[in-house]
Amino acid sequence: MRLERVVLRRLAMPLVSPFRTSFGVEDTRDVLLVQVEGPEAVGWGECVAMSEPLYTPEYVDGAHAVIRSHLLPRLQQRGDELVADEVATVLSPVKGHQMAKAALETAILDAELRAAGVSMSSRLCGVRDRVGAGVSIGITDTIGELVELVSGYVEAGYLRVKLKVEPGWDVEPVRALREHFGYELPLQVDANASYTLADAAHLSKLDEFDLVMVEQPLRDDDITGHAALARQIRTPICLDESITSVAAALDAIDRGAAAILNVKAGRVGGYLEAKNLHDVCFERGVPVWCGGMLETGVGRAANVALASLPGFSLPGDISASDRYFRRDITEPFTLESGHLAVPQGPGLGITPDLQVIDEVTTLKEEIIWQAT
Ligand code: NPQ
Ligand code: MG
Repeated sequence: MRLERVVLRRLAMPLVSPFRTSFGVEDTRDVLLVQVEGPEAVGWGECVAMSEPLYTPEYVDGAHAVIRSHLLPRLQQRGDELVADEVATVLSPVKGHQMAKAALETAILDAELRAAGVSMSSRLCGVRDRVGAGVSIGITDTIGELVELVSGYVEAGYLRVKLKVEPGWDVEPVRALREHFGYELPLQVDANASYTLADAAHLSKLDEFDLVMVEQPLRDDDITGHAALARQIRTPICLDESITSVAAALDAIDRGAAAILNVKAGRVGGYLEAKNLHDVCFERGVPVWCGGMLETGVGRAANVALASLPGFSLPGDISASDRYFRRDITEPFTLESGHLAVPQGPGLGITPDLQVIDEVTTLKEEIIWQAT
């Protein structure tokens, strides 16, 4: 794939409502968008890092800097022979920075697939033309507000609801949702690592509510703790933040720390590695679902393609564009009977709207590709 230019853009995308989790509240999505251009095609990738390093060590200024100063120079050394399949290998001497690496690999893969006329879903061996949509609900001030919010999403047709929890906001909101919506609604919670093993008895109070899973109750690095917790509660444990690689996933599965995995390409360094993660889980019969990071249409298109793989047996944090943004930077993803359609066009199969992008761009950096 010959490349001539890379454009790094920072966008400020206002969220339709603030999103609160155990680690903070966000009202604007600070997006780093990667555009690669060659004579045959243009490709797009979205970096999912947040503005502050509160969720993962990565954050958007850091991702921007590492792409500019460490990742792009290594790729340019490969000259014109660069292919998406070897991006991860070329970048592997740089430790960590999975979200930055994922954004860059996705842009190159998108350009390559657009030039070849192949969709991302078929490149990843997807088998579905639509994927089940779930919704993630931030922490609200009151239970009344929560019930009202969930009612709207249930009426819209979302197939499952995920509730953000933290110590002090767990059993009572879950009880309220069960009382209001019954036990038919697939319901799960995400703690974003806000509990300790000392909370095991408290977390076991969630058992009676028949949750599909509890996601990341303990610290990212505490696989032993999650295995111990799994022996003390009946609700299946799903890991998110802990799963930074295929090796970490196999470790967590083999040690009984995770019955289900949340797969996020940004967390494991790209969609090709996310496919590998899917494949090992599928082989072992471990259910997976596609996580979300409040992506624009660019990242959402890639997530929908990933979720079309056969092992994604549970609805993901893949919502319609209007769950997060009043106006998306691509054609919006919409809910149809609780599902999103998998783009069938070449590459990501969406068309970024440069006019809309310009309106939300806060910083634009153009880099001439110098194959060295
Ligand atoms: C999770 N996502 O599964 C994440 C965490 C998360 C959809 O619940 C701004 C940008 C705010 C990314 C809040 C969902 C965010 C964010 C939460 C990601 O753990
Ligand atoms: Mg999570």
